[in-house]
Amino acid sequence: MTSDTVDDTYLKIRSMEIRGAGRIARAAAEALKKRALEASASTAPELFRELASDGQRLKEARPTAVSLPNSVNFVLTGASKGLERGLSLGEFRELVVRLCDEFIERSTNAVAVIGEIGSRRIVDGDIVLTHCNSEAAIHVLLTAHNQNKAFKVIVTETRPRYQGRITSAILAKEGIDVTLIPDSACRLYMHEVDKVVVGADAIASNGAVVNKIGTSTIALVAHETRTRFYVAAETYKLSPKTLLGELVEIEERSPYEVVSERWLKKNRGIKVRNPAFDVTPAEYIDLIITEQGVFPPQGIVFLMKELYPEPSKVDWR
Ligand code: RI2
Repeated sequence: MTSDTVDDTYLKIRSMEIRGAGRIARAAAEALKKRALEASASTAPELFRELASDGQRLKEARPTAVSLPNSVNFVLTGASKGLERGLSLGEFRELVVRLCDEFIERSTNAVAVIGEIGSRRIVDGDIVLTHCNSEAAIHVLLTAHNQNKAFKVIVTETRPRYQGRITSAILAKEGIDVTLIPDSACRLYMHEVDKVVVGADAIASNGAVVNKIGTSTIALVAHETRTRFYVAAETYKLSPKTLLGELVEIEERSPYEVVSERWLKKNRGIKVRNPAFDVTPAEYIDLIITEQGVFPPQGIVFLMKELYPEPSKVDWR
């Protein structure tokens, strides 16, 4: 885990040196903890103001993964309650450190529990397809592998940043039979696939899942062949603002992740788009696997209402 400053963490999340919805959330909590320990503020309210401004900056590092604002909000909401209780600077600092540690611990445990719950869906002989590089989805596969289940995995490359290579290397290192395919080959292979398992960056109240670009195409193809489509996601990937009808912003990244600057200069007049995520509607998803159990996507709204009884009070910006 990083012990970077808020600025370093902001830059690393933005450049995707730190990436993955769960990892960026934990990195933000880690950066807030470091700030709380090292800040020179002389009163608790002063420290809170510094943390609130740092939290705001961290939230702006990437716009789609709701895990990032949810992590910052978890710490700041707890901290503001401490402030209301009139804690001394020392007590307030300790509280913030505890909250950051608590988020990181909960997040790590959630991934492990999802691995356990999700692994029950994998059986001997399965061919499982996964996309991008999701810690939660990988934990499902690694846990099933540790239970000695014999299955194969197909991993899509996940252009333009090729996170599929990271996933296939992790799985192969553990001795899982892995095949890496181009994203565009997913329909050709889907008839062989028994289950798709992917992660999520954000989940909307209507059960739609925002995940790495290409996920919705895979879901569409899986739907065609009646292949089960599972999403493995911690509950801090649920987007409270969608309970109020707000949309999840889709990050658009640099065109130079798709083509080189040189190529684009030589081929002027071409527009290059690079959306990082897409939206898979609920009807293409069979199950959302969380650390609180499994939910059909249409039922996720009930869990969201339980976790966010007053969504209008959540500061998601
Ligand atoms: P975990 C990643 O986003 C991928 O879209 C992945 O499916 C999702 O976050 C969830 O990842 P990016 O940071 O939290 O690569 O399950 O853009 O690791």
